[in-house]
Amino acid sequence: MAILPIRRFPDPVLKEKCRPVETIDDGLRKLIKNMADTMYDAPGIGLAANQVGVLKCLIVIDVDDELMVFINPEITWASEETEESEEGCLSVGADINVLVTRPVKIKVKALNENGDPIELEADGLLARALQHEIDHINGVIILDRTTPEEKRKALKELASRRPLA
Ligand code: K1U
Ligand code: ZN
Repeated sequence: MAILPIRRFPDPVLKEKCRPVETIDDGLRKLIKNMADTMYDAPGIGLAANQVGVLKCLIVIDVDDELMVFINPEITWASEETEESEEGCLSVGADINVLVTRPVKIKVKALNENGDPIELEADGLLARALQHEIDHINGVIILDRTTPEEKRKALKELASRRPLA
């Protein structure tokens, strides 16, 4: 079991766009295992590769006691209906929650850890977690998605926690 250090805001790696995975081999499967260990240890319901400093389009999610792996995930459809809900982020501070508005339902295509194509329609927490993690691999975090007022409050809280140099 390997717990990887989780990069925290304002680490520039969180603003980077990840690159598509081209080869699914034992090295990638080891990274997937380490990301899953890291997500469960945090604890969290998802993790994107750039949160552990790896610029690959790879995410892991577990919202319902089942590990889900998505390689090169893409949202192919999103509902017009949206919903506002609070989200935390392991790269911001899991106890800092901000309101984020997202489509309620989405369709996603990706590859699984064996390289097989997968497609699914998601709603509820899975849809939200998928959008949160796909945002990460596109260099977007919840502070980019929330209202200016929510962002200001979150940044103030973070600044109050940071040790002075
Ligand atoms: O990517 C991350 O930063 C992980 C993040 C994912 C996420 C949170 C909220 C909505 C959508 C996606 C987290 O897992 S933060 C921690 C969290 O939400 C949680 C932790 C333990 C139990 C239940 C939830
Ligand atoms: Zn996050």
